[in-house]
Amino acid sequence: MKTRKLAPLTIALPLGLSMGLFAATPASAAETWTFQGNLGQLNDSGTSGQAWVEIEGNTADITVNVNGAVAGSPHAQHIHIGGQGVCPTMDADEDGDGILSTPEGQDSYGQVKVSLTTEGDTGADSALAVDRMPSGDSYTYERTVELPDDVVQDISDGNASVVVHGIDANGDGEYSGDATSPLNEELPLEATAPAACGELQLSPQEGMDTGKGGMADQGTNAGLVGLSGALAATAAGGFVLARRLRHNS
Ligand SMILES: [Cu+2]
Repeated sequence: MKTRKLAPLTIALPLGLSMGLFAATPASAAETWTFQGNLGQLNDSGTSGQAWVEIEGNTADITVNVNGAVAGSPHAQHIHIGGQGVCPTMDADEDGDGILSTPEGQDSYGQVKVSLTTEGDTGADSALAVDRMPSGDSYTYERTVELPDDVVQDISDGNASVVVHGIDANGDGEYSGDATSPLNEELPLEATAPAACGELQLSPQEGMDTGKGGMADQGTNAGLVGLSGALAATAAGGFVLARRLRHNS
């Protein structure tokens, strides 16, 4: 039997990839880079979903699939940037009231940089524009928006998370309760508390269904666990597999 020696390069490349040495910079060439996040529940909301952000230059095609959200109520949703670039755990409930508020999560996911509204402005000023946010227990949000350079860079650097807000902690089917939102005292705390969060990460294009119709990966982390392996395995091919032209068929 023959044993094959691995060339050092074959080992170095996957290592470099997994250590993030090959940073993605979609801002330059007219290529599309897809970032994906699996939205996991916060505040025991039962809300989950997936988000895709396809960036070409400064243009982003954004898709957010949400399930298990509070029915009949609007859901503020944003791209948060900064903090530690991660989704919080319930340990971040600093005041110990049992509900992780949006500010309590900011050390983890940072501030609102893009408001995922259905129409009009998408800046931070529209963070609580609930009349322009999607609503319902299950929805698919799709919109093409222009992102500022710094936001494109932060998403590329892995500092961005998609956060969906609005919970029903007391189980009465609506946003209610005596506790008021730290963001707007005219709103109940339930209306603005985060329901689900997903960290955006560069997605490989081969072998992953980003067709938005496929829900096979929903609610699992299998896709992301497979991602690092797939990246390492394809390292010798560089980022060819992580790039694709939009809508290539
Ligand atoms: Cu938010």
